[in-house]
Amino acid sequence: MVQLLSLEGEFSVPKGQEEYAEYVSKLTEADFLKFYRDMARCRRFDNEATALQRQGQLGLWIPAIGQEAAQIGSGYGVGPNDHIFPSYREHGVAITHDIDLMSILKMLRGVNHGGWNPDETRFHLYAIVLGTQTLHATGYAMGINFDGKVGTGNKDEDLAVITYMGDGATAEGEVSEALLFAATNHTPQVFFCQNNQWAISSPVASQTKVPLYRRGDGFGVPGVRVDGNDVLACYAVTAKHMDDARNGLGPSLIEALTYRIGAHTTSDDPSKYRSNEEVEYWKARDPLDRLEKYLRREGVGDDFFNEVAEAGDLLAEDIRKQTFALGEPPVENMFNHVYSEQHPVIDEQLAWIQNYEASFEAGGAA
Ligand SMILES: Cc1ncc(C[n+]2csc(CCOP(=O)(O)OP(=O)(O)O)c2C)c(N)n1
Repeated sequence: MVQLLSLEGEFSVPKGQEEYAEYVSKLTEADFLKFYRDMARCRRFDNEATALQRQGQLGLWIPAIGQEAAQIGSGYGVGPNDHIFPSYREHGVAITHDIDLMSILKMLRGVNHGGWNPDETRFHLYAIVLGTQTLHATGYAMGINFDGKVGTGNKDEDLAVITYMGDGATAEGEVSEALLFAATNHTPQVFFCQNNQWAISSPVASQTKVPLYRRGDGFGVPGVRVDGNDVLACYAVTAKHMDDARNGLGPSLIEALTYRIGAHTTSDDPSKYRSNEEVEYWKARDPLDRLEKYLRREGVGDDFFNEVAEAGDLLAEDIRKQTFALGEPPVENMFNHVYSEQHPVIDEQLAWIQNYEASFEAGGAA
C-alpha cells in the first residue's frame, strides 16, 4: 500500500514508492496548505449540510466525512484538461474543481435536476445509479483515443479521464464492462475506488474475495492500493496514474483504503450494522488530523488553523442563508428534461398535475 504520511504526520518514502514521492517533492508549501484548507472546507460543508437536512431544508444528505484525503488528494491529481466522472459522494473532488457548493445543495433539495451545467465544467454530473458513471467515463476515454488526444507528447493536448466508484459499486456488472472496454481499447483512464468499507449495510467482504485493487487484473487493468486517509499519497498516486494514462500507457485502477465515518446518507443509521470499536479505530486515522500533524511538524502554527476555522464559520453561515432563500421547487420541474424533446405522455402528466394543483386554489381536491 502506498503511504507517505504516518499516523503521526511524519513524511517518509518506503522502498519502491520513490516514483510517487517525486510528485510530492514538486509541491510547494502553498499546495500543502491548500490541501488542508479544502479538506477542512469539505468537512465543514458536510456537517452544515447534515444539519440543514435535519432541519428539513434538504430532502437528503450524503456525507463524505472521513474520505476527504481520498477526494481532495485525487481531485488535485487530475490534470487541467482531464475529465472527471464522479459517483454521488464526491463533494471533495467537486471542491477541487470549483463546483459551486450550492449547486449540490440545490440538487438535494430538489430545486434543480442534476446540480451544475455539464457544459461548463469537466466535473460531470453525479450518478446515483451505481457504476453507470464508469461506463460514461470509458466511453469518453474511447472518444479521446478516437480523437488522437493521447500519448502525443503535447501536454496541452493530451487528455485522460478519471472515474470514481465505491467498493459496493465494483460488484455491479457495469464496472466489469467498463474495465473490460477500458482494457481492450487501451483507454487513457483511471478507475478510482474509494473503499470506505461499507455499501450501506453490506461490508466490503461481501463484495469481493480479493483486494479491490486487483479487481482489474483479469480484465488487464493493473491496480495499486493507496492509504486513502493520506492526502499526499492519494495526490501522488492519482497524479502519476493520470500522467501515465495521458501518455498512452492505458487504464489503471486505484483502490483508496478509507472509511465512511458518518452514515451512508441521512436516511441511514449505521449503529444498526457496525460496531463503535470499528468507528473509533478509523477515527484515530482521521485524514485531517494526520495532515495537521504534518503541517505543525513543518512549522505551520495556530494562526493558519484559526484562519481555516473562521473561513469554515463564514462558509457555514453563507450556505445556510442561501439555502433558506431557495424556496420550494416548482412542481413542473420534474417534467422538464425527461426527454430531449417534448413527449405526449409527459405533456399529459404535466397537465394532470397542474389541474390537480389548481383544484386546491378552487377550494378542494378534484
Ligand atoms: C444500480 C443500483 N443499485 C442499487 C442502488 C442503491 N444504492 C445506493 S448507494 C448503495 C451502496 C453503494 O455502496 P458503495 O458503492 O460502496 O459506495 P458508497 O455509498 O459507500 O460511497 C446502494 C446499494 C443504486 N443506487 N443503484
